[in-house]
Amino acid sequence: MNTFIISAAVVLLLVIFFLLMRVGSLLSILKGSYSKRVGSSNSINAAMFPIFFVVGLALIFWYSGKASEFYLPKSASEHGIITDNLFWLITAIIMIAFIFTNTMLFYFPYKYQFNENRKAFFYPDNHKLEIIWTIIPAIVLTVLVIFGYKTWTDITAPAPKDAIVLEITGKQFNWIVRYPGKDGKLGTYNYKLIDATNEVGIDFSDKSSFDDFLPREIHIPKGRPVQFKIRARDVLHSVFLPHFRQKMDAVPGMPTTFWFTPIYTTDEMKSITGKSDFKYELACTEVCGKGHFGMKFLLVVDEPEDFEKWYGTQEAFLKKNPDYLANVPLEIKSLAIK
Ligand SMILES: [Cu+2]
Repeated sequence: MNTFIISAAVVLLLVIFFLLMRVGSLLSILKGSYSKRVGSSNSINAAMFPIFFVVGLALIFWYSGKASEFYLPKSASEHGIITDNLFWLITAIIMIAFIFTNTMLFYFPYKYQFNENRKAFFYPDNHKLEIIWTIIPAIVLTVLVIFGYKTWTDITAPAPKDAIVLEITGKQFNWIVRYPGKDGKLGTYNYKLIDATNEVGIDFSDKSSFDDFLPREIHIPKGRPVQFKIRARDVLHSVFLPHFRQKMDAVPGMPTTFWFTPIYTTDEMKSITGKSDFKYELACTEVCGKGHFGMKFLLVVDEPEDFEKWYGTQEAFLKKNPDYLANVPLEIKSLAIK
């Protein structure tokens, strides 16, 4: 409602302003001064440029501040801090360039507004200026590219040996997460084995699969590297963990991966954000079909001892679905954990 009244007021003011200008030019016709080459609108239009710029810029800063409550809280992963630093550095450089060039853009029409006593100055080019505005951005961009490349290689470096590895499969329309059991090794998979229950095609002829489990929530311990092995069953999906500043596409037929180290538990994040119902979430950022909106998976960062407790209570897929051993060769079957 308030917004409506303010918008209506702005429109009305503009209409009044336009009518006043119109009356002004009609008056000048009556007074016979219309033959002059410059009307009163020349200086008004010129003055509007810097006014628009200053007011617009003030609104941008005001709104950015006001909307800050919707910004993501500080990064919950070590990698995210590096990404954030790079993001804010680039934002600062862009802001400086934006304010500098736009100050010129809006000030010059005011300064060089039409003046009957001034003749336009022919100024076709200036090599020195062109060299300056080519070299400075080239240096800045090179520094940013190098910094960005370093950040990228840091983030995508191979996961440490002690990382917890889990598999995330995207499908229309949900995520399926698989953990290795006590052996710490994910079993192999084969898309030909996919059916309504074995949704990710776990291959039970590999004994590492016997203790794999598929939980309804992701749990990871604070302070330990976690590696996600990502794949997709049908179309492109994208694993997005905004609070950890992580995003990686899930591509059919092309496994991808990323790893990170969480630094705040879910409970710690509750007090950081001041929201008692705070939850980390895994979302899909690839518009993958009509059920895309529903691809939300909860993620909990536990204290290491709580994680161990949770991990210990998870039941292997095979234990719930023992039938899957039926087609497995006898010598492997005999290895199955009861
Ligand atoms: Cu998706």
